[in-house]
Amino acid sequence: MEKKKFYITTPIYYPSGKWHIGTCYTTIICDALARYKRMQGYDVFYLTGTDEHGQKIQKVAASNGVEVKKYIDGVVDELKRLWKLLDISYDKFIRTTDEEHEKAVQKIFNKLYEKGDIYKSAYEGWYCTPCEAFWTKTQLVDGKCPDCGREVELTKEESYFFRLSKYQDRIQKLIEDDKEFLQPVTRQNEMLNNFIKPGLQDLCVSRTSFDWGIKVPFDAKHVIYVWIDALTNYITALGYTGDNDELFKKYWPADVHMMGKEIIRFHSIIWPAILMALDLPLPKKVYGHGWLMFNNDKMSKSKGNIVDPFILCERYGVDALRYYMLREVPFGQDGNFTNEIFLKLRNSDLANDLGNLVSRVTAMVSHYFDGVIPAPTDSQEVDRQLIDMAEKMYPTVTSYMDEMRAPEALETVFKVIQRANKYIDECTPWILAKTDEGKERLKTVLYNLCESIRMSAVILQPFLTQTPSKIFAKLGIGEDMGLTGFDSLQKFGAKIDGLKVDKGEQLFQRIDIAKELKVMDDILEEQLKKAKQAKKEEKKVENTVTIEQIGIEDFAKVQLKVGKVLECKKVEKADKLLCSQIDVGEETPRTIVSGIAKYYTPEEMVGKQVIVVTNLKPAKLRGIESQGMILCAEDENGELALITPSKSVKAGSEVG
Ligand code: ME8
Repeated sequence: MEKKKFYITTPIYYPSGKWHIGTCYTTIICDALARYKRMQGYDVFYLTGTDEHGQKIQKVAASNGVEVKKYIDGVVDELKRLWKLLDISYDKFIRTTDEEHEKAVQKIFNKLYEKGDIYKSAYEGWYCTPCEAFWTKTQLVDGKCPDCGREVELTKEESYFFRLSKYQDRIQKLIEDDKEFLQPVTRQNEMLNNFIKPGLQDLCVSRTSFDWGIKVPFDAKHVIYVWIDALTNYITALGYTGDNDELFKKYWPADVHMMGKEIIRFHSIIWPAILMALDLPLPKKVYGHGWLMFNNDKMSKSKGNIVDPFILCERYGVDALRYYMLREVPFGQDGNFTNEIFLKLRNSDLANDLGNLVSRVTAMVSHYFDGVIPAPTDSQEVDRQLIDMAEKMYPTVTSYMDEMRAPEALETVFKVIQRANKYIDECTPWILAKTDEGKERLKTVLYNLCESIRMSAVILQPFLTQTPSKIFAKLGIGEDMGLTGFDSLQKFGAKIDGLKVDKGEQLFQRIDIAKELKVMDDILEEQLKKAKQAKKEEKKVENTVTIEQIGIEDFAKVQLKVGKVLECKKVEKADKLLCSQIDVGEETPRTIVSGIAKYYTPEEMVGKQVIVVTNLKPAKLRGIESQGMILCAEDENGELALITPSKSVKAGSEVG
């Protein structure tokens, strides 16, 4: 019988080189799902890769003085090393600089152009180079990029556009009717209300302002810009439009596109529209997971708070990291990482619950039965409870994994492990061992324990990639015995009696948490120092490369006045924004919206004197008209401070 297929993808990664454990989240989740499905007998294709074009990467390579492809090659090697370290079992790693991909993207572009779904026009917008994003004026916050807060440039270019608006009704119907398509369900209303219902705009899909990209086949001064290049990787990787499209025929449509929540919009709106334009079937599921935060803050190299997966794996083992990711982050929601919880979880679940269980049981088999697993001799009520739990484990875990709920799946396995530990305390093997009759009963107890451990280890294989095989070795189970696959979980009672155990080393050494926390703090401090230094270097390059000098007449155009904050409140549904009423010496105070909510509370703002740009064109932010801009200073760590007069002056005083 032909195997059922399962095609799963991660997004393609930017070759930023700033890998942190948050970056690893998508690949680890997909890896666990891919491994689970493989063990269930599916024919799995797991795709990951890198998204290598665009102005940002071109600039980074230039500032490093390296030819861009060479620069990216180095970063991609490092990323592949990381995936290897984390045991990511991908079937293909696509690079958007692969020749087959580039050719296929050109063919796709041609197809869409010929169909009339791509047309030429002109684009004007505010461009943020670091984010590679265009913004409309009203989207800017204090005249800066709403995502990263950096300077934007007004850019007008001749561009090609994809007729996204044409697919508005079909996309809306897709999200409304196919409840399985976009997950978790909370994302459906978000997309419908924030993006689809307000009206889909045609999408700019080419650029002339830089050349690091795939050329528009019939207009070589344009490069194909980001989404048509990036999103199509999911089909070009399978050979779509290529000489050999066997994989495409076999695996498309994808079963799951997995990604972080910030790029769901592109995958649930733009991607299906491109596929509709190409007359191709749509992916079955687009899943947007939450972010992994560090100490409840977004991880960022410039903040120096990134947790280095290489260091974590080296010090504490790959399985400890995989376990944390899969167990601790509620799927679909944001999760938090702290060194302390990581170390505690490793000690409590992996070293204590699992590690101790295995070492206690193998030690007892060695001690009481010369290392040979005994056959059971009887069956009692207390055995039944453990056996029931062990037998229900696989169907329960499967139903969780069908919903991509790895934390609950792992919790189910660890409940069995904890129950087995309790079973030892209830059965008191050390007392049983004292009499002949007790020793007969002890055979059952130790058999049940070994079998519970085996069944748990079988299910743990997709999640932890190293520990299960160590457990099998300790129980004397070889790969060829038919005791490590999911089909061996139908019933409790596999033929493991007679196998010779090998106690060996502890699976996980317990960690002195206080000592390790200190080590990790030192590592973070070192990273922060490096991040500061790197930011300084970056600023130096920026200053020399992009900041042009202006004359006094340019400066004179800016009207700056002292203002006094009379009232201030948070802007609803905008984490970064505060809305202030500011007296700048005019008849009525001005309403000014600023992206400073992370640094100042409304209460702190009231009464403060600030410097206001008063002749800035009003701009609408979240529906509020902002009539000016407050001046702030930002250091290289992203810390922000208001500029205030050194002593109190009258509101409305000119600054200059
Ligand atoms: O977005 N927590 O690439 P990318 C959880 N090239 N997930 C995180 C994370 C965190 N702290 N930080 C990053 C891109 N990720 C585009 C995709 S697809 C056609 C183009 C996740 O390198 C992020 O959400 O910025 C995404 O799923 C993946 O890492 C790659 O992000």
